[in-house]
Amino acid sequence: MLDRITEKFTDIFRQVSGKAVISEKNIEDTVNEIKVALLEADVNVRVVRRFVNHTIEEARGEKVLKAVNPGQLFTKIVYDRMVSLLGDERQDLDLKGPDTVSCILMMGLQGSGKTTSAAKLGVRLKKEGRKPLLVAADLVRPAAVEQLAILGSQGGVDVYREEGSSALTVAKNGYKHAKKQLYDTVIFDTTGRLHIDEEMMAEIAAMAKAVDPVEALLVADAMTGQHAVDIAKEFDERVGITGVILSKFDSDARGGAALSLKSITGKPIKFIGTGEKLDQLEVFYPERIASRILGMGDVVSLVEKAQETIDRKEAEVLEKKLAKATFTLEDYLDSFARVRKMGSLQSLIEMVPGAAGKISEDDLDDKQMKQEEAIILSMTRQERNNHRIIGPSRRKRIARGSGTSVYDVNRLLKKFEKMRLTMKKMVKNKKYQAEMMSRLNG
Ligand SMILES: Nc1nc2c(ncn2[C@@H]2O[C@H](COP(=O)(O)OP(=O)(O)O)[C@@H](O)[C@H]2O)c(=O)[nH]1
Ligand SMILES: [Mg+2]
Repeated sequence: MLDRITEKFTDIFRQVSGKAVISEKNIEDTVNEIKVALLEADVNVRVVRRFVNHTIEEARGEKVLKAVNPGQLFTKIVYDRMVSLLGDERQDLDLKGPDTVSCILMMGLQGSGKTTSAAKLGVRLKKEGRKPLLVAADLVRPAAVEQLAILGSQGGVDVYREEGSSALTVAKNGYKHAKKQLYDTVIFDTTGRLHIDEEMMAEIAAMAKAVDPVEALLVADAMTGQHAVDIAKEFDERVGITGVILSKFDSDARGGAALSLKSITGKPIKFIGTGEKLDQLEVFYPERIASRILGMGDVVSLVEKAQETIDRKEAEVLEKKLAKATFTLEDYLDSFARVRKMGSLQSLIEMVPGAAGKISEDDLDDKQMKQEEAIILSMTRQERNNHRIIGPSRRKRIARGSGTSVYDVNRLLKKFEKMRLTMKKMVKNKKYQAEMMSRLNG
């Protein structure tokens, strides 16, 4: 998500951030471009209007026009506004201590990702040391109970199920069960409909009354357009929501509507779903998403994610290698294992400043990764450390050894050469971006 808007903003700020002098006309033109970019991204019209007015108001002051570095100051104003549009601070779940039971109610339309998100949340809370129980209180959608049971067992989270009762009864009994068995968190999966209807609302309202949730989370599909805002408002009026899980953030939806939710409903986005797998639920950090949208790259997230698997020293060595282009096929091979640990390469690449669009998705195909692995494994260590010594006859041997063709081997070598160059540039760019971020935050 957000690819297109990021591209737009990157362009806009490339023009403006380097300017030594900025006129009122520059500001107006830039704000106009921003307005178009936001509207194209499907950000709610009211939100755009507010954003634009505030930005102009702040930027018009003497401050920007007379600043030593007006481009940067202006960028910071827009960045701050974007952070505030997205919700300012990161909002955690508001759970009670482990000696009582905290209930979390999942709500949303059919297919929005409730069941998946319930399971993801369970997995996450378990990792944090809590004792969660999933309650299968969607008895309408065929196989919904089974779906939750499967996800629960995949993620090692217990599931309470009971066929033949009403959803409300299941919810009440699930809650009792949790109390008796000393679970500290209960996550209720509920029924969604294709559209908001009275029956669904009444059922969820009754459930909320019965279990008194500390969190009532609306699961909103990021691909839903402006309608998402109405849905959120209705759920909030009827049941009261405490926050939003934005699912399918990994889709190529424009996403602006979803990002308008906070501004319009006042309810924070707490998590984003970034894939179908159980570990693909991330905390929503407004600052990071804002910097990603503005094309500054999600430097902080990237560093954090990478640190889980590479220690600092290793990273320094890698960065030096990248910068000097002494990165070898051996290192490339190592990186496959790391990428597997970190999740998808695509989501990682998206966080590298300036990388969007430079590395195509074709390069990131898992099947291709396996093929490349096989090719590199068929090389001698010497060849892996200096791929330029691999001549035509060796290429034939390597192709045979790896069950591929000379064409595949050539393609890998060409791609690797190109990648080294791109990475070299990117590392430099990353440093620049990190510096810019620290200046902005400082
Ligand atoms: N790509 C992607 N797919 C998701 C995400 N969350 C849910 N899905 C998929 O969306 C579909 C509907 O999800 P489900 O949890 O059954 O929705 P529910 O009807 O609200 O319970 C399933 O195929 C999920 O795998 C996400 O964050 N990213
Ligand atoms: Mg479901």
